[in-house]
Formats: sequence, structure tokens, C-alpha cells
Amino acid sequence: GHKSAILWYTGLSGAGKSTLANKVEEKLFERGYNTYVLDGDNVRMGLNKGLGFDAEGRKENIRRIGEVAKLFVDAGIIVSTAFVSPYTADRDMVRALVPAGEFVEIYVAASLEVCENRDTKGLYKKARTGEIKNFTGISDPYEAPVNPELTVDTGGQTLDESAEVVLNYLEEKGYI
Ligand code: GGZ
Repeated sequence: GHKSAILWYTGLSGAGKSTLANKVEEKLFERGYNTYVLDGDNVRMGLNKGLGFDAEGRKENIRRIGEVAKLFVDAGIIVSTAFVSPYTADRDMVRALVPAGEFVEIYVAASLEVCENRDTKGLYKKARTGEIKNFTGISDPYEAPVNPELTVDTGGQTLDESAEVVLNYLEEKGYI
């Protein structure tokens, strides 16, 4: 058996949250676990279509994601969420939704410099010119977790190494 939980990935755009969450999911799936990844592609396009990126929009985005993640936990699934979730208060709101130990905050800690240099989607460039407003790290705040369960430095190691850090944590703590 295993403990279901929310693996809550937080970090800047381009830090590698979705990539890491999907790699970890792949490895969990190989071991026979029931998993699901919620990310911008399947949530901001559907359930949360229409929500913006001001503080209120982000808060409501995170609140709904938290409630959905809680339903997955109820269903016995290890659910991963990959959202910038820049505000400590919003992440703590989700933490409070589930029993202690069922919320695993994973800080995907690539520096702004690393993320901006990657600029996978060209969004940082648009944020710098002002074409995109309220862009996290450029024209909007990112409140780094103070006491996350786990910090993963995606800038300094390979994707597989980062995924192993998460897997090892889950093993050590008895989730898997
Ligand atoms: C931050 C933005 C913004 C602004 C669009 N600020 O790299 P991405 O593209 O795929 O990840 C970012 C994603 C952020 O959505 P989230 O739902 O994760 O944000 S939050 O948790 O804060 O609600 C980025 C893109 O959407 N994006 N505008 N202004 N990221």
C-alpha cells in the first residue's frame, strides 16, 4: 500500500515543474502507483479558463486546484500539481485542506537567471518588454517557500537526478 498525497511543485515559469512532475509520475507509474498530474495545460485551459494572473486570479486558480487535488487524494491517488503558485498564503491554504503529511511542498528552485536564459516559451522576453504584465519574477512577486518538504535544484543536475531526489524522499517518508 501507499499513502496518497499532493505533491505540490512550486517555482518560477521555466523552472521545470511540469517536466519534473511528469518524470516523477513516469517512475511512479512504472512501480505500479496510481498517479495524476495537474498542470496549466489541463487546468488553466479548462476548469480555470478565464482566470487571470493578478493576485485574485492566482488565488482562485490555486484554491480550485487545491480542492481538485484533495478529491484525487480522497480517491487514493498520488496527485502532482505543477503551478507557479507564487504566494505563500495560497500554498498554505491548500496545505490546510488536507491532513498533515498529505501535502508535500516541492520547491523547484531554478534561479530567475536560469529560467530567463532558458526562456522556453519566449515569455520572459515579452515580460521584459511589457507585452505581458504581472509576470512572475519580472513584474510580479515570487514568494519562495521558507520550509518546503523538499527543494530540488533543477539548474544544477539532470532531470533524472531531480526525479530521484523526489522518489527518495517519498520512499524515506513511507509514501511509497
Ligand atoms: C506567470 C504566466 C503569466 C504571468 C502566463 N506570470 O512557463 P509556463 O507559462 O507554462 O508557466 C506559466 C504559467 C503560470 O500559470 P500558473 O497557473 O502556474 O500560475 S499561478 O500558479 O501563479 O496561478 C507561464 C504562463 O502560465 N504565464 N502569464 N503573468 N506565468
